[in-house]
Amino acid sequence: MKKIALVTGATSGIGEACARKLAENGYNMIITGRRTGRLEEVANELRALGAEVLPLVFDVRDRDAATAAIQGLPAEWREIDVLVNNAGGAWGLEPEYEGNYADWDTMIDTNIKGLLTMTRLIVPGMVERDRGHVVNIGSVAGDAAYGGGNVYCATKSAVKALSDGLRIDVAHTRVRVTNIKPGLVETNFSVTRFHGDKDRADGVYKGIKPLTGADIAESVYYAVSAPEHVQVAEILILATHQASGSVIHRQ
Ligand code: NDP
Ligand code: 8X3
Repeated sequence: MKKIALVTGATSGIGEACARKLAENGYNMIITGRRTGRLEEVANELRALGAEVLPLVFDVRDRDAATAAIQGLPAEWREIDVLVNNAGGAWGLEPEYEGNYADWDTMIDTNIKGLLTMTRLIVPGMVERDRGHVVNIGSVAGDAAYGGGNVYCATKSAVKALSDGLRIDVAHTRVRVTNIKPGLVETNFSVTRFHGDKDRADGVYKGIKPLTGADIAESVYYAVSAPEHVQVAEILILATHQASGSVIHRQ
C-alpha cells in the first residue's frame, strides 16, 4: 500500500515542490492551500505523476475549518505517514517599533498557530500507530534575527522550539520530527512579504543565485526517506553566497 503525505501550502513554492517530490517517490498526496483553482492545477499535475491526490481547501488559521477537514477525511486517507507543515510566510519588513499589527497577527496565526493546529490534529494518529514523520519548514531566520525580520524571525524560532518540543514528546514512539531551515529560496515569499510589490521582491534575489523550492524538497525527502532508526533533527540549507540570514554576498 502506498504511503500518504500531507503538505500544507502546496499551491506554491516550497510546498508545491515537496508535494511533487513525494508524489514522484510513490506517496499518495493530501495537499492543502486556500486557492481552490491553483490547488486543483497542482493536484492534476501530481495525478499525472501517478499519485492519488486529495486536495483540501482551508485556511490553516481557521481552526474549525482545519478540524473539519482532517476529521472528515475519508477512511482510506486517515493514516497519514508524513506531515509537512509548510504553509506560512513573512508579511512586512518594518523595524519592530514601526511594525503593522495585522502583519504580526497574520505571521503568528499562520506560522505558529496554524502549524500547531495541524500538528495537534494529525500527530495523535501517528502516535497511536507508532509511525509517522513531521517535517516543519522553519528557516535560517529562526536561528538569528535580521533587520526588519523581528516577528517573522520570532515565528521561525518558535518553529524550532515546537519541533524540539514535539521530538521530546514523541521520543517514546517511532514518530520522527525534522526542522528544515532554508535560507534564500526564490518563491512567492518576497512578493508576499512586500504586499505584492514584485519589483521589490525581485531585488531580494539580485546578484545571488538563490535556492529553489526543488532544492528544499530534496532535503525534505532525504529526511523522510532515511532509514527508520535515523531521525534527521534539523537541516540548515543556505545559498552558496549566503552565510546567515543577514550575510549575503551579491555579485
Ligand atoms: P510561497 O508564498 O511561495 O508559498 C506559501 C504557501 O503557503 C502557499 O502555498 C500558500 O497557499 C500557503 N499559505 C499561506 N498562508 C496560508 C494560510 N493561512 N492557510 C493555508 N495556506 C497558506 O512561499 P514559500 O514556498 O517560500 O514558503 C513556504 C514556507 O517556507 C513558509 O513557511 C516560509 O516561511 C518558509 N520559508 C521560505 C523561505 C524563502 O526564502 N522562500 C526560506 C525559509 C523558509 P495559498 O495562498 O493557496 O493559501
Ligand atoms: C526565509 C528566509 O532569510 O528571508 O525564511 O528570512 S529569510
